[in-house]
Amino acid sequence: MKKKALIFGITGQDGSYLAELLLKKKYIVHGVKRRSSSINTGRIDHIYQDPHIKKRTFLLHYGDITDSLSVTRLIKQIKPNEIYNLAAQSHVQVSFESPEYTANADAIGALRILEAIRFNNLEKKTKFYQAGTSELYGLNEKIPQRESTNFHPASPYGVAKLYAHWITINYREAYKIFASNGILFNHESPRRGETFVTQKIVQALCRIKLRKQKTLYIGNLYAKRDWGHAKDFVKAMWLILQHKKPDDFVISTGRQTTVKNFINLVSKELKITIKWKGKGLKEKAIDENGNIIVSCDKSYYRPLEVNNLLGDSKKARKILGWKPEFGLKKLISDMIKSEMQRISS
Ligand code: NAP
Ligand code: G4F
Repeated sequence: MKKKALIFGITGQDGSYLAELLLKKKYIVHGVKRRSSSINTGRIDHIYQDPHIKKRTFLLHYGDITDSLSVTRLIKQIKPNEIYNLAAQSHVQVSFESPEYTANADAIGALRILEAIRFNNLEKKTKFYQAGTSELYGLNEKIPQRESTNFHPASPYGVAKLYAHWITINYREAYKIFASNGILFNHESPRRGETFVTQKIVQALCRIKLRKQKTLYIGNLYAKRDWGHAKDFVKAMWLILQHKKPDDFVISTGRQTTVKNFINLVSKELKITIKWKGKGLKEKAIDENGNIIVSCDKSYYRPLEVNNLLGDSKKARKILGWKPEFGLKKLISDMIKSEMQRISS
């Protein structure tokens, strides 16, 4: 019998890569998409169009993580072996603007799924994966951050994910559900949303290279992130649910880069020569002809910044045998290649 997986957040970056991975592993994949006024299936349309994927192995359903009835009904109908909760309002800055919605989707969303597993008597059948985040560490700058590091979230997003983290552990301990958290550090790809900093930098610098844009406007240049490739990270999600017991794992590359250095690396790859001048909000990158290529804009600064994220994924490497295959250079060249193709088509 084929295993059935249910992915909340299938239309997102990670949902799309995870669906591909599970289909390769011969799962029947069910995905939940939200109704939206414009098409939101751009990242998964190619799966539908793939003639090698049989129709009844990839199924989409309308639903919403803020709607208990749809969550409960879908879990009752499908009775999945594995549920991956990737659905979230996932933008940290936006969470300051929409804190209540973020709490509803990102915190209570996890509770709705766990409660639906219990309500439908699926505690022994259905395993649950919660998409946790390095944003849980927030203002705790003691690096590297590992499973035992104290949490100190620094945004409504981080606080909502903290609830989701603990409710997952609570349902594991109280009801013996196989419920696990992945504490994933930043991961990117050509499918990354356009408003996250790596994709924003890649898209702007590609357009600048092709003379379609003049300047990239950016926020804090000095935040440090541990950036990996989403393709590597969805493998970890699957491994976490294949482990013999439910547990929580940090997933990270163990390498740290500043936003400024990410800009330098992308510029180098695109052969755009830049020199940095000035300080604070006046800091700018200028090209050989004196054009301003990068300029700081206060509106991209957050009310509170997470400055220093660097993960230690020793536990996952040892217990799950997980390790990342993509380095930062390969990630950047993949993102540039894909963006250049997108612009030219
Ligand atoms: P993403 O691209 O923003 O995808 C989020 C997904 O959630 C989308 O499919 C989105 O649907 C869906 N969604 C949002 N609100 C929903 C709702 N109310 N009901 C149902 N679905 C909803 O995020 P991602 O980068 O793939 O990340 C996946 C998960 O991992 C998220 O929970 C994120 O918080 C977490 N995470 C991400 C990272 C990272 O670096 N990428 C690191 C740690 C944790 P639409 O397409 O309709 O918007
Ligand atoms: O790309 P970002 O928006 O990602 P952030 O805030 O680290 O959150 C992402 O990773 C988390 C895991 O740690 C996930 F949980 C979360 O869902 C999301 O996927 O920003 C990265 C850094 C920040 O320090 C931000 O202040 O880049 C800085 N930054 C500087 N200028 C900018 C910009 N971020 C954005 N989005 N846009 C800017 O113009």
